[in-house]
Amino acid sequence: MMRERSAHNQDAREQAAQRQAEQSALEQTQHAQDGEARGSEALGSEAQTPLAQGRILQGTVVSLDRGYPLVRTERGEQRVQHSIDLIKNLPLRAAVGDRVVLCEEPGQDMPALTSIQERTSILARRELVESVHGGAGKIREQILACNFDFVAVVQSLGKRALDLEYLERQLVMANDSGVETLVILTKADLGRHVREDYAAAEAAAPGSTVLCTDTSTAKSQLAPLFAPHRLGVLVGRSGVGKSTLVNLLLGEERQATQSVRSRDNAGRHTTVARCLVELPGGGAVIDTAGMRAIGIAGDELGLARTFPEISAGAAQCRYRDCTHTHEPGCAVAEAGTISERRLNSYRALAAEVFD
Ligand SMILES: Nc1nc2c(ncn2[C@@H]2O[C@H](COP(=O)(O)OP(=O)(O)OP(=O)(O)O)[C@@H](O)[C@H]2O)c(=O)[nH]1
Ligand SMILES: [Mg+2]
Ligand SMILES: [Zn+2]
Repeated sequence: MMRERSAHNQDAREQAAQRQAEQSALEQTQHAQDGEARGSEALGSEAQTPLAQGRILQGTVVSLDRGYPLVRTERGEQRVQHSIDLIKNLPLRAAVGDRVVLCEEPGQDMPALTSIQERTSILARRELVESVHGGAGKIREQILACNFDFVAVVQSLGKRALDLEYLERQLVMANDSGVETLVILTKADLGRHVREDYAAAEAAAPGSTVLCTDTSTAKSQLAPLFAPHRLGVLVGRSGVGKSTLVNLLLGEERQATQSVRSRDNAGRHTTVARCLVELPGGGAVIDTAGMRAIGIAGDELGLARTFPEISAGAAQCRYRDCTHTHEPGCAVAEAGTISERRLNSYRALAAEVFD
């Protein structure tokens, strides 16, 4: 078991290194693009640039269809393929939210995606890819979305109390992206202990705004978040009401939502692919498929932002790499002010991040 775990960690480290390599490759592509842009400016004859001839287009990836990005450009949405050069030179594939450059070559049935702009934010999770030969699977990092301004973690209210540990797990993932995060509690109309749940969510999400909605209030509460050019991502378990929120913001039933009859059919995902949806107010939202399990990727940032009271106390611990479990001189454990539930939740998540 231990060996298996460290093999996974090795994989995860390789993935992290790869991500870094991708990012610097992205920066290089970006610089090359900047150079090109300056070059054409210097030429000063816009009519001669490929852009004006319609061979080069810029756009945003709105979804992925079996590896083919669907890109929104000024000409509408187009299915494109990664250019051979991009695939050859970089271990990089477009993700939803990516800003990309397309090139139309005569004789090609689809435009080629030739470069991806440097990402301003990334939402990623780790997933275990089962080995086809049996035995230990591989850990892979999956990029769910990029270039967003905030992430909303959605959980629904109901008969049962909130799953705070799952909320914190999702917040670690969301906070790791570095952007603003919020918690949306949906189905307030079905909640049996809305007040308590709200207070518990606030305590579990010290750095985030917590909103409590139902279908009658969601639009007016959420629309102000999606100001022009602001992009938000909705994440959360299947059935919590993410696509319902998107439809309310849109003012039309564009996203498929779980039908009343299939509501008892636990584990059925209504949304199957992530997609970016433009909203009437000028902002946009990325609707994602419910995730059964999320392995948290990334580094300490997500943990530190999700558990600020623990990271603040950690500075006083005797050992710099204190795990706050059994070490002597642990200021976090000795302080006695941090809730046992939070500390246990932190320990479980930290074991995954640091292992
Ligand atoms: N009572 C009540 N039901 C709601 C509310 N919001 C959503 N629902 C219902 O919850 C069910 C699930 O909603 P979806 O929007 O499909 O959930 P989802 O999060 O997009 O689910 P996946 O796409 O599977 O990840 C639907 O039947 C909605 O009608 C609400 O505020 N109150
Ligand atoms: Mg959905
Ligand atoms: Zn400690």
